[in-house]
Amino acid sequence: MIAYLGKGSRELAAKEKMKLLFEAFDSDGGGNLDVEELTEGLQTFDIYLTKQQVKALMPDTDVDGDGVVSFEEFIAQIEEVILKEWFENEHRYVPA
Ligand SMILES: [Ca+2]
Ligand SMILES: [Ca+2]
Repeated sequence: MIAYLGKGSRELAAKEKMKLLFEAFDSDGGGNLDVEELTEGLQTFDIYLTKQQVKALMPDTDVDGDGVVSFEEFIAQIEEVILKEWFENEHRYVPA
């Protein structure tokens, strides 16, 4: 996945998309995602977790432990759980 993202202009496009995605999650525009925003954001990907379940995942995602997910933390986690499938789908429909 890292190697995939590292390919030239595609890397830029990917970062740009992740930024947009992050901003879509960040409904209060504060630059961090709290449990509530994550829970609602994941639902747009048809991933239905309860707040308790999201909270249980936070230690994995919230690397610096401040209780919210920064853009960097978001990128690291989203690569694993969502983005892979997202890009695979995109590739299927829009061949490079
Ligand atoms: Ca927020
Ligand atoms: Ca954090």
